[in-house]
Amino acid sequence: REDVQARTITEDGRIFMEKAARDGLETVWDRYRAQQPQCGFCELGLSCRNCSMGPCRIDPFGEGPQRGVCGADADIIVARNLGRMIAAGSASHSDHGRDLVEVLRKVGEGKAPGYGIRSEEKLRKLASELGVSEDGQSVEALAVAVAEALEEEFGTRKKALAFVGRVPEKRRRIWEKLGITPRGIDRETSEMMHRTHMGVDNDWKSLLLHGLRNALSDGWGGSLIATEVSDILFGIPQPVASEVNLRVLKEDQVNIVLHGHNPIVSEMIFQAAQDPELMGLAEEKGARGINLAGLCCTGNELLMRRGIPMAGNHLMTELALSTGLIDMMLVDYQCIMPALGETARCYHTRMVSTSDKAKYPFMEHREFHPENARDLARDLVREAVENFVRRIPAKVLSPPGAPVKMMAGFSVEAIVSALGGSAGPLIDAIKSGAIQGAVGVVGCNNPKIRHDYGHVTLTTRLIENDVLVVDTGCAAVAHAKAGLKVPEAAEKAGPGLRQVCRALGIPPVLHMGSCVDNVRIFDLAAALAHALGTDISDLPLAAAAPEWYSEKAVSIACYAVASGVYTVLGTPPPIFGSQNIVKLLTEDLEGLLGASFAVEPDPARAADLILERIRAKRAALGL
Ligand code: NFS
Ligand code: SF4
Repeated sequence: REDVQARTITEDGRIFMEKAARDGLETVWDRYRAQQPQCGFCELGLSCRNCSMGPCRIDPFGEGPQRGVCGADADIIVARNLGRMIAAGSASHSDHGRDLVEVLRKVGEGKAPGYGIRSEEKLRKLASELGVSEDGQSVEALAVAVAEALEEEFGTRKKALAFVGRVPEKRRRIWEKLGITPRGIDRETSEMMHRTHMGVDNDWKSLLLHGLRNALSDGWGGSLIATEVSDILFGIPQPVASEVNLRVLKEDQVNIVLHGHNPIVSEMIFQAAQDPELMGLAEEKGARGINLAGLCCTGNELLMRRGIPMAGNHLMTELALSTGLIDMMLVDYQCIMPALGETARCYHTRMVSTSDKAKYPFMEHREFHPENARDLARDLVREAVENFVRRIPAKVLSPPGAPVKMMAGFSVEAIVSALGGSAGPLIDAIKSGAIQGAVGVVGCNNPKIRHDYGHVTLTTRLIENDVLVVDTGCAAVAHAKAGLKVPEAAEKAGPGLRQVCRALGIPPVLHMGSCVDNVRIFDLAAALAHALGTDISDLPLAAAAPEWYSEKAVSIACYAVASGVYTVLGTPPPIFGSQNIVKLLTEDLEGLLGASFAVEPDPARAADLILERIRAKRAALGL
């Protein structure tokens, strides 16, 4: 019992951790415990297996070897390892973006039945940014032309990515001076893999600079494309009411859970679930309807655009299965624990993988392509409905109580329209001090940190101090579960922020989407900087990832800092084996980029660091 309390702050988490234990399941927390003690060399970033003369490790106490077989020292090994984490994270976001570009092209070519252009406005905006002529083009032809221009962003033709044009002038100069302006998206990742091969880049400083460039190719490239093309295909999010936690699963309905990241599959399932014939079939089977719920970021995508409720965040994915209520779980890619398939075997749940590049043990593989997506989605929803009658009553536990209410859908466009058409009122509120600053609290869960504790503690402190919080990803779900995403949560904010939220009818913690949607936060920051004629690093802003676990989060943190935003990490990254690198990232970057990293596992102390930063930035602006 005590153990369960120490693992999560959420009630549904505790209830279903106990249920999972009764059902004999192994969870992420059990496996984490079984891994103790974890490797100290790896924790410090001091182990290398980049070649077959190794593996090698550096003794952090200075007694054992200080160089690998090739001669690499601690600085080189830590920098190479960090570089490869960034490359993997950037590649993940960018490959997700590429999949959307493929759908956009197929829509234009008339080869993607069921998909369409939901936001012509955004398609035209992108066309003009990319220098694609709109003259006399049909929407379909324009979609193909924009898709082609975006495909080129992935390649090597350009000196700089097109979307660098969104970045304030001063920031672009900084990147040019440091030589970190991102070029082709794939090029930066590929070059990172090259540089970290044995015997290539052995200057830890130049490796880290390329790491920043690689991360920028994600933030102002791959992730940005993922978000913008999702808006074109599925619509720009607008404020929407919904609900969160395991109680969104309904005992009397067919429950289909969507887990993963890319809205390409989940949007088709959403459409199929509206089909009157399939709804009729559900009734025939004795269900009161077809209930969709999300997990992780594909859930966030559906929540933002369709108001689909969220069952939970990263550490809740196994526990969701232990309700015994999920008739089908569909996954695409990223953050889907390979343990899930086996866990589901304890219940009647059908587990279905959908992407040609992501297969899992004990899951059925039903591959989605733009051409077959509409029909396959219908088949799968039908099969989920048919599976409803196979629930195992002895293994079902309906979560007691009601879900928590929340609001989502705060795209930049939605925020600007809530403000009455421009960012002016937000700038005025920051100038007057009603809002002291804004912070993006983002990222994952990690069993090293009490589930949701980092997010909720930090964010509560920030809003109490009149700091507006914007969030994405699993952090956003944590905040929603804690009740911070309803307009009434303004009561928990300081007096200035409370008044602003009441006047606008918005919560003090604004849901901006999935993790690729972190680019929305930077779009907003760039717009504020433009409006004030300054650089992003001059604004009273910060970012935090209190419970991050993934390589994608490393890439996000690096493009945040390179974009001029001070970033506090809760989980320590594997860099502490090199004092040089720790000093560069936490101190010296400040002079180069106007922003740096901090590492602070205690979220209350992280809040203090951020508040101090915001005060200093306000003072420098004369506020
Ligand atoms: Ni982001 Fe989303 Fe969650 Fe972390 Fe994973 S789901 S893309 S990586 S764990 S926030
Ligand atoms: Fe060892 Fe160098 Fe090979 Fe790494 S690259 S495994 S440090 S020999």
